[in-house]
Amino acid sequence: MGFKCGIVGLPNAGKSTIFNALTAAKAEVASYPFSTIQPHQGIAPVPDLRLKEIARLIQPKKTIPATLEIWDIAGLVKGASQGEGLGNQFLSHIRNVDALLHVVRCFEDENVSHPGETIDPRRDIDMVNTELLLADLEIVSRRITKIEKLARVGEKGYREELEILKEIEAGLNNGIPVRGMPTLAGLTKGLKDPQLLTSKPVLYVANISENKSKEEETYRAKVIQVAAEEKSPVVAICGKLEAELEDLGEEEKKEFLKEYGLPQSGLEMLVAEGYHLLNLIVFYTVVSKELRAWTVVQGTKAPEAAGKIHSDMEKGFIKAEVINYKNFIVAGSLPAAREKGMVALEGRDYEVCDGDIITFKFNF
Ligand SMILES: Nc1nc2c(ncn2[C@@H]2O[C@H](COP(=O)(O)OP(=O)(O)OP(=O)(O)O)[C@@H](O)[C@H]2O)c(=O)[nH]1
Ligand SMILES: [Mg+2]
Repeated sequence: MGFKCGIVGLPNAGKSTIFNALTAAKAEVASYPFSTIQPHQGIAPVPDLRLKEIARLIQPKKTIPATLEIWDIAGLVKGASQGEGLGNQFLSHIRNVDALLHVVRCFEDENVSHPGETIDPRRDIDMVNTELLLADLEIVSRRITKIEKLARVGEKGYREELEILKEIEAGLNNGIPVRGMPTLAGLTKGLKDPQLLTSKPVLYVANISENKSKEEETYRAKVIQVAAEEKSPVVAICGKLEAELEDLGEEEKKEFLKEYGLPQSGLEMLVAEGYHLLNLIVFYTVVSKELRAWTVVQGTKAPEAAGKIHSDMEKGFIKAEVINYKNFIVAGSLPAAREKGMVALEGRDYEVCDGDIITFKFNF
């Protein structure tokens, strides 16, 4: 599994539309708010041009892309944390995701209602972020009440946790998300329970329409501005168009993108940004005619990468035969690369690089 992400946003922002485009799983899309009631979980293949290129050269029997897990939940509205709308009860489904996709409506469409009547990206973003803050605050306060007594009777672990929680509580009360509390970096990992939503990195998605009206351009610019202020990445995609793209074949898709002057689809951009945000890289394996892409965090050592495939491979790791994608393309095949001495033998300390094609040698 590459990474897990949860989609948040106001009702009718286009969350399910984007979810469908990403996963090709058909969640209900409708012009009325709260069309999503049950949370949907989907698996999206990671769009990967290198994987296609390697497949073209080696003609494997099977090609398996890396995947990411996505959760589409109900729209959040003001007061969700106090039980308004449907949002809050579903937040539990995204507590253990790695990142949040915050979909912001930038498309105008009089047939699609907006919970705030008008489109105002800064206000809309604030509304959602406030609900996430309040949801975290509730969890933190509950945990504080629970461990206060234990801390008083002297357990050191609890005392430390209590201190951190108090600091978080104060920050949240001042409207600061946990990811914006630099002194806490790393410390929250040591907390027992809370998978705090505002500690997760956020990727803003400006959901634009294909019309590109002047107003819509200002909306998009606003999202970019807000994202920049909090140093979060942002992509602008046209959810509706992307969903239609998914129904086309490979060639048609390419033609279509060319017509719009786009180098890649919005989804490709979105996934690439997600990888960047989470420091993820991709490596490839070719085993018995099966080509497969895997996701690991940058800095992963070879044995740990082997462990992604099978825990026995990590335990019995001997060495890794490695060639990077760029060299592989020059060589044209693994045997040719070996012959030319382009395949390196690496040991336990080797740090996997993005685009490595690796053959693991191991003892069972
Ligand atoms: N014109 C236009 N309409 C869009 C776009 N993206 C989504 N919509 C429409 O907006 C409406 C709401 O989209 P959904 O994807 O259901 O929104 P949602 O955020 O999942 O909404 P809830 O589940 O109710 O919170 C649907 O009618 C979509 O067809 C877009 O880029 N342009
Ligand atoms: Mg929905």
